[in-house]
Amino acid sequence: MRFHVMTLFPDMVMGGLDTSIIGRAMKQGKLEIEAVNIRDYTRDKHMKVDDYPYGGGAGMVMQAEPVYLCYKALEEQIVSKNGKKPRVLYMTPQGKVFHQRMAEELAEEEDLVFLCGHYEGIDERVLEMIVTDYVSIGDYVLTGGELPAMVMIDAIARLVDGVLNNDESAKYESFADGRLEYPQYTRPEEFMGRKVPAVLLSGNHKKIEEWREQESMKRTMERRPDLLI
Ligand code: 9D3
Repeated sequence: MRFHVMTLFPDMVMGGLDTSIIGRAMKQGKLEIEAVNIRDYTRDKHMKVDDYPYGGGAGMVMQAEPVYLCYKALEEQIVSKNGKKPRVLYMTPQGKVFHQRMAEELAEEEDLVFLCGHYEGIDERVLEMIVTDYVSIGDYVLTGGELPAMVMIDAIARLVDGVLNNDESAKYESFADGRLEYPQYTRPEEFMGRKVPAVLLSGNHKKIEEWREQESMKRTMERRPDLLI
């Protein structure tokens, strides 16, 4: 799977994703992630990519042309490999809220383009021309779309075949079955006077399974009762 991020801060995006599990998958050739600098597509002699909003108001608006030219260059590259135009996800607080189900659906795509805004947003005309999906990661205010794109790429990439190894496998997990996971323990058996629950040392697999099921339910009721509705 290939992720393409259109941004004014490509180093921020690459720096956050080329480590740990996602970095390993990139090195293994299971994922490709590229961050394209929208500023490289300005034709302005001062490299300008934003301007004052028509009608007045605070802040600056990203201009249509650099975003359009950046997208067209990406589109050509993607169509030549894949044969079809990609979905283009615009990261915006005005979008549909990202969810595990959306990650599962997007993981079926071969290419995804993320468009990250900064300042007061992007000229509406280019959004109408290129965007297929408007996506937010939740109801809180950030400074730009880069962190949301990185969050989504992390959530989608781990669902791609071969990205997680057996141990890390996505098969049994919170949200997938609408429940929180049971608590985990490792050595030592006693830490600062706190013992590992005896049932986990008993070797009775049926009892262990029952205990985990019970703890999972208890934890979900305490922390995320909304998941049980
Ligand atoms: C000060 C401008 N705001 C008026 C209320 C609108 C605004 C525009 C852009 C507020 C924040 C941002 C920057 N955020 C994103 O680009 C963003 C975001 C977010 O802030 N929260 C959750 N998901 C996302 S996806 C992109």
